[in-house]
Amino acid sequence: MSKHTNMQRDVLVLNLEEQLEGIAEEKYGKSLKECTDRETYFVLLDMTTRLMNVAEVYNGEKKVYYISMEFLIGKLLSNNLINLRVYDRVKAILEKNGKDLAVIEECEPEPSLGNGGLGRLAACFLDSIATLGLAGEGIGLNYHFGLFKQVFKDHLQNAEKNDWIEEQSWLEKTDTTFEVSFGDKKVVSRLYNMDVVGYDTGVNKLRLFDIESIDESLVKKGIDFDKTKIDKNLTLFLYPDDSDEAGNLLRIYQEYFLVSNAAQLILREQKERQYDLHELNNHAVIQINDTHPTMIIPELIRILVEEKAFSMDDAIDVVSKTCAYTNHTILAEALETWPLKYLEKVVPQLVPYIKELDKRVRAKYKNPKVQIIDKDKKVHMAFIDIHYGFSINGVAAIHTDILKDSELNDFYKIYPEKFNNKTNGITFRRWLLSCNHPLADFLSQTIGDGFKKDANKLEKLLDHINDEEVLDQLEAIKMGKKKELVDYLKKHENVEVDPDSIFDIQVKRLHEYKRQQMNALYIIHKYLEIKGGKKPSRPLTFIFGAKAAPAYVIAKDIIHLLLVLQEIVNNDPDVNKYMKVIMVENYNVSYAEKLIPACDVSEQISLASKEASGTSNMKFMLNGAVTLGTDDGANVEIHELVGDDNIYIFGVKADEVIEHYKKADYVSKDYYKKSKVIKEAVDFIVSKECLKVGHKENLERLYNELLNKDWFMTLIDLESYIAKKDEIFADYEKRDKWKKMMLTNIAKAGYFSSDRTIAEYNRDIWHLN
Ligand code: GFP
Repeated sequence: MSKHTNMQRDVLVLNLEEQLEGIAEEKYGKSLKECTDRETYFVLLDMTTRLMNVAEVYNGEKKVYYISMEFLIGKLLSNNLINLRVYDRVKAILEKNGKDLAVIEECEPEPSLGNGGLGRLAACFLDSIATLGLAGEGIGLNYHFGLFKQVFKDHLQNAEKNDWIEEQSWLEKTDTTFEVSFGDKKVVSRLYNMDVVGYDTGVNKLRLFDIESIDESLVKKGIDFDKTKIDKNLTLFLYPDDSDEAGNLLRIYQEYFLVSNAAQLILREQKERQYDLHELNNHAVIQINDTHPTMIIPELIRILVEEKAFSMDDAIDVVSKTCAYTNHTILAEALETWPLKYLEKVVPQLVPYIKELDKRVRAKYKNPKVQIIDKDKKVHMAFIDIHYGFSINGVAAIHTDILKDSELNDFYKIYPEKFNNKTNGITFRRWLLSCNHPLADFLSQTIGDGFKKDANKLEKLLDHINDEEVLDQLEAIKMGKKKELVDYLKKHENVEVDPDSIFDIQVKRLHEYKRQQMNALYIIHKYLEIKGGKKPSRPLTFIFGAKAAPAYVIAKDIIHLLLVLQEIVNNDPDVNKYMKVIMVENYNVSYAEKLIPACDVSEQISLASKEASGTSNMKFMLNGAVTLGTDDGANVEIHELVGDDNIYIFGVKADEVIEHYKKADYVSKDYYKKSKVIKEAVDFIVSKECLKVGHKENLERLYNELLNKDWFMTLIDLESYIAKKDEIFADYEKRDKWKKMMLTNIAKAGYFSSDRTIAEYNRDIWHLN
């Protein structure tokens, strides 16, 4: 699409009101005032699209392609208006017409293109790439029904399709189609674009590929569908159930579909710009987000050899100089290994190349632990990235150290120069300017606007650490956000919450290593304490938001326990004055934007060594919550920045955990037997009270898991967790101390801007102008 000049943008911005009226008239034959909220949303969507169409498009000599299975972008209206610097004007125009922008925003469906932190990181990165004025694109898939919509029935998680795509949306259908071959099976793809506008800068694109022959009617009930009908199902869901062979194959089909399209798009662009493919690495850098897009490496090599007359050596050489890999986890389940026979079924054309890559590794290194195809004929996707990419990065300092020293140590010894750390970040446009207007405005008044472009300027807030007025304002802003959340929870979850209670929040993917179950055990402990007559000095509100992968049985049992506890606690007149439990339904980005600004205590309680970074920890601190966490992921860096006095750290350290795994000497029952408190809490899961509300099967399974396995060591930290949590709740009463902690956390959050992270990616890995 041709782009115009800045002048055109200025004209549009100057005449915003006329433009909006014009669009309303054109679309609906009405004035803006007469439009319904939904119509107003579409008017704004049109207006915003027009503005983005006249923004500068980045076209550097070299471009980064961020390939990812997930882009958890969230709603776009508000964020785009902020980045285009017209939010306040639009808000005022709407107000003049009797409309509330916050209400209009509710009309926008949230795109369902991601799962958790990995996908949200990709979205923050796109924002920062555009904001820093770098030429970069995201490449992903356009899932029609997204991950899934979470619905609670009978205290259980049910999954339904999440059909978020509307007739008119931010998606722009393009004329670009490619053919993708799986052996002799062929499908046709279509490219959809979404504009990604930087803060006060230009526009990049998120490229989302879809399959032309998609058939939504394949999904009848829930999220079940025929997994073998590839030509119809390929882009229905993100992460369809892969607990059987058909599910595994479908995952590989999706991954190859993604990379085949990406490769064709990238090579087409090189051709259009008349670049020599022997210099691909001078014009393109491909960032592989976790192992899902790994097949881009053999795929590019295959195309160069088969279609561009490259020698194998030359193809491997240039592709290896173009591809970089980010590792987001040390969990074995996420380090994909595909049986060679599955790859032979889905992408037989790639197999000779994967074997060739493996052969070269074998010729050089005798260590079986670094070979791509292992003795069981499984292909280790991460190993392809490491041997044939030029950079491997972890996502927080401790995580990268663990990769170097243990998980990937055999590789680190071979390629020390490839390993580097890029501590994650978050975009402050969404996680401060957009989700917390009162705080952003207050910061502007107090320390000036500079922090909006340079997040480190937030440090200026420290000058006000003894300024009572500032501290009181921060407290008042927090209270305002808590009250908003109280209203929202009343409306959406039908739970009454006291805004004066302490809001303790844990929101993230449900996973045993993130230890929502440990938080549940604390809640049980508190419940029993209150029943026994020991009342907390201030009411406590425990809030959870999490989806469990539909095939992850224990994760769903943990959700069940939380919902059962919600029912018991909130309905017990002896207790509900002192505490409440809320598991919000269908937690997503939009929900996070409401929860995070209202939080007092940020739960970051993963088993040390297991959370690569975490990013909600950063969002919470930026919004003035205090972290209760283990020495894990980015918590370690938060701890360093805010100092011991402004964070609550507990639990065993990463090296100790790693030792336990090595020696296989952790026995959860020992902890259970030794501690009355632990025993009481764990036993409650299968108590009369719980069994009356919940399901025996789920509760007993979870109970047995904790007692007999507890792979992520819940019980090892439970006592120190309880002690720390009681300490943090007591400190909440020392209001002066607490307000200073809030202020310090906000002031020190600047380091976690994704602008800093992306600047580092660019400086060390991408080298774009
Ligand atoms: C994963 C890791 C997190 C990390 C993000 C982004 O997120 O520790 O912060 O990737 O790097 F586990 P989840 O998908 O698990 O939320």
